[in-house]
Amino acid sequence: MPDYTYSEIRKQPATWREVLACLENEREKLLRFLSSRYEEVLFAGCGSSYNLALTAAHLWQKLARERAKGVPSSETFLFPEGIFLPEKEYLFFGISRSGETTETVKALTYFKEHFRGKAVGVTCQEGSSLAHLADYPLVLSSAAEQSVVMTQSFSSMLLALLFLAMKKGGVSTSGLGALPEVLEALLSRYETTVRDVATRKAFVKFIFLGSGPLYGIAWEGSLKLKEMSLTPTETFHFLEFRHGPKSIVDESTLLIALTSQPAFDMEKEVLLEMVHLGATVLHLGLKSLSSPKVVEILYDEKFVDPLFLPFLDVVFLQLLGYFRAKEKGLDPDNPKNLTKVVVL
Ligand code: F1P
Repeated sequence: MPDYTYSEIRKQPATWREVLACLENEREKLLRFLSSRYEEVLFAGCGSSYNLALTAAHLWQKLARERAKGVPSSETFLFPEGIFLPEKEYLFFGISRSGETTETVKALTYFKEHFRGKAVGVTCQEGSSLAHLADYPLVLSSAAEQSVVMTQSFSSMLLALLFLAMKKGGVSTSGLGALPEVLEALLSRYETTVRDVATRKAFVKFIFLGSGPLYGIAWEGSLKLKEMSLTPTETFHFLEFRHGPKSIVDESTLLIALTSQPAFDMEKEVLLEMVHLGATVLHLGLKSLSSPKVVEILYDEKFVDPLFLPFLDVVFLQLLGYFRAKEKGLDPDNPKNLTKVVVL
């Protein structure tokens, strides 16, 4: 009997279809709310939801062409001087699957008490504290999950924020409808590839590399592997890895590399240099590295818009964490030391 974590990872195509349908139904109301005046956009969350905030901020600035930043919820009330300017008007997105994480609820409360602007609560939990506090509760109930680690909730809340960023920027969202079937085809083709890599015992060091919109996804993949399989991990922007951290690369190193379209050539150079130092690479991207020590999950550019990469990559990274946990005889449904919500 597969764990519910596995079934929730695998049902993301269907969940994404439901989420896209809900967003289309709510589109007018959402865009009316987002038409209110503001000068900067802030995304705040904890753990996976912070990784989501990092990714959403990059996509928002790129697509809506408004200044956007992703921060840990705790920073907004512990060090507000590094986050807010009192004279600015903000659009604040509080992101929380449960809608009950203490720091994110506190972040939204503190923002509304001390600074100017409107707050959106992005959650999967109807009636949660975050939903009640927000000026606009964006509730994705279809993405609620049993798994302690965030899987479909992460990708679905990110999909909602991508949808809004595209709408704000006047970018057509019609192509998003193809994303679920693209993932379904890729899962059929590459799930065994991920499982094979996850079960190789030779790897001791796991390093995630991602840049631009894929930096937050690299962090999320790193967190999934750590949470489910109790594996120490590290995460870097691609070219940052050369500036010191590469010193630890050897035959026991697995680099999980999320290449992009605009920076592929420079990202490829980093990876081939690390292969030369002894690393093995699990590469997810649009173009092949064509190297024997690189295991590849390749997306077909004919069907895969680069905006799909964060969503496709994160699902395979969820599976990497899941399969390595199972290989180690661990229970991904009950990860060690973790609870589904962190309430202080
Ligand atoms: C987020 C979170 C996850 C973490 C674990 C506990 O909660 O901290 O990031 O992986 O599952 O919950 P939420 O604020 O999104 O509900």
